[in-house]
Amino acid sequence: MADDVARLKVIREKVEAGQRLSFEDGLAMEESHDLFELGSLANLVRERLNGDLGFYNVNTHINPTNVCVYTCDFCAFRADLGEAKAYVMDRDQVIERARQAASRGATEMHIVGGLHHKLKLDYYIDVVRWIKETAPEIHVKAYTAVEIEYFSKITRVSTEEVLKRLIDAGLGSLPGGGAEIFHLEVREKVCGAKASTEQWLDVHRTAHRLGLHSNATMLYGHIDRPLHRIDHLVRLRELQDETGGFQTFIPLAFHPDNSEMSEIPKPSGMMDLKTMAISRLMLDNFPHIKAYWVMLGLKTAQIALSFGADDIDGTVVHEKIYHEAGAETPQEVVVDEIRRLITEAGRVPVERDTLYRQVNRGDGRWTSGERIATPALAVLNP
Ligand code: V47
Ligand code: SF4
Repeated sequence: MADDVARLKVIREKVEAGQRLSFEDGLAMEESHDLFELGSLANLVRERLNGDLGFYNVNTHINPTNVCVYTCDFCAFRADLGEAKAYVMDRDQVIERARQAASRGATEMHIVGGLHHKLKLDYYIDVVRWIKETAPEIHVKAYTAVEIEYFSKITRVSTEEVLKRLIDAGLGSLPGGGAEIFHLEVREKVCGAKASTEQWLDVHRTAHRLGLHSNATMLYGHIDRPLHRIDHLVRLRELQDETGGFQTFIPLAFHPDNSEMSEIPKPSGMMDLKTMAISRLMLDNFPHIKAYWVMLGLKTAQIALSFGADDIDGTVVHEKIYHEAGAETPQEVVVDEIRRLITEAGRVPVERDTLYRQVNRGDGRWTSGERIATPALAVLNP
C-alpha cells in the first residue's frame, strides 16, 4: 500500500510536469487500486488537451457482410459461408442505408465487416462508392487494418494500392478495429490467423502517409494481463510519435456472450474506468480518448468523461458486433439524450464530424466548421 502511494506520487509529479510516463509507470498504475487518483490524473491530461468539451457525433454503422474466413475467439458476429445467419448486403440495401443515414442528418458512416471467402476487393470498393454516390456529404470511415491487409492478400496488390483505390472511391478515414491485443502471447491465442501486429501498425503507418487519419482500439478484459495492455499502448504511442496520424483511442471492453470465450466474465466497472484512465495517461500524444457507450453502457460512458475520456461516440444505429455479443445498450441514442448526459457530467457538448470539426446545424442541413484544436499536444510533444 505504502509502495502504491509512493509510486503514484512520482507519477503525479511527472503528469503535472507534462513528462512522458514509462512502461514501468504503466505497470504501476495497473497494479494500483486507487481509482480516484488515477482518474484525477487522467482528468488533468484530459482537461489540458480538451478542456471541458465533451464530443459526440451523429453516425451510423454498416456491416456489409458477416461472413468471415477468420474465427477470432471473441467474435459473436461472424458467420460461415452457407450458415443460416450469413448475409451479404447488395447495392440496394447499402444505398437504402445511406439514404436513411442522410435523412437522419448523419455526418459519418462507419463500415466494418467480415472477410468474405469469395467477395472480391471490387465489392468492398463499391460499398464505399455506393454510399458516396447516394450521400456525398457523409464521411466514410471504413475498413479496419485487418480488412485492408486481407484485401491486399486476396488481390496481391500492396496495402498502399488498396488504400489508394478506396480513397478514389471516397474513403475518408480508417476506424480503429482489429488491433485487439498486440502482444504475441495473447494475439496468437485469440486471433492468430488474421493480420499480425506489425501488419496492423504498418497499414496505419501507410494510411497516415497517404494523408488519412485513423483511430486505434484495444480489446481488453479477456485473457489479457497488465503487461499486454501496457505493451499495446506503448506500441501505439511509438507509431503516433512517428506519424501523428491517429485521432482517437477507443478501449473496447470484451463482451463474452455467444463467443468462444463465453465463460470469461465481462470486465468490471473498476476495470473499465481504470483502463480508460491509464489509456489517457499513457497515450499522451493522442488528441482524443473515446468512451464508446455502446460497449460501456451509457452510465459508465458518462462517468468516463471524468476519467480521461473526452468523446462518447455517436447516435450509433445498426450496430451488430456488440449487440450479438450481448451488449444491452439501446441501438440508438438520440442527440438530446447524449447532450444531456454530457452536460450533466459537467462538460460542454460539442457535435463533431469525423475529423473533429465542429458541426453547425440549421434548416435541416449541416456544415462542418473549424477543426477543434488541442493546443496542449504541441506543448507536450514539441
Ligand atoms: O476489431 C469484436 C471488437 C472491433 C467483440 O474507430 C468485440 O471509432 C468486444 O473497432 N466484445 C470492431 N469487442 C469495432 C471497432 C470500433 C468500434 C467503435 C468505434 C470505432 C472507431 C471502432 O470490435 C473489433 C473487435 O476488437 N469486437 N467482438 C466482443 N465480443
Ligand atoms: Fe472476422 Fe473480424 Fe470477427 Fe475476427 S473479429 S472473426 S476478423 S469478423
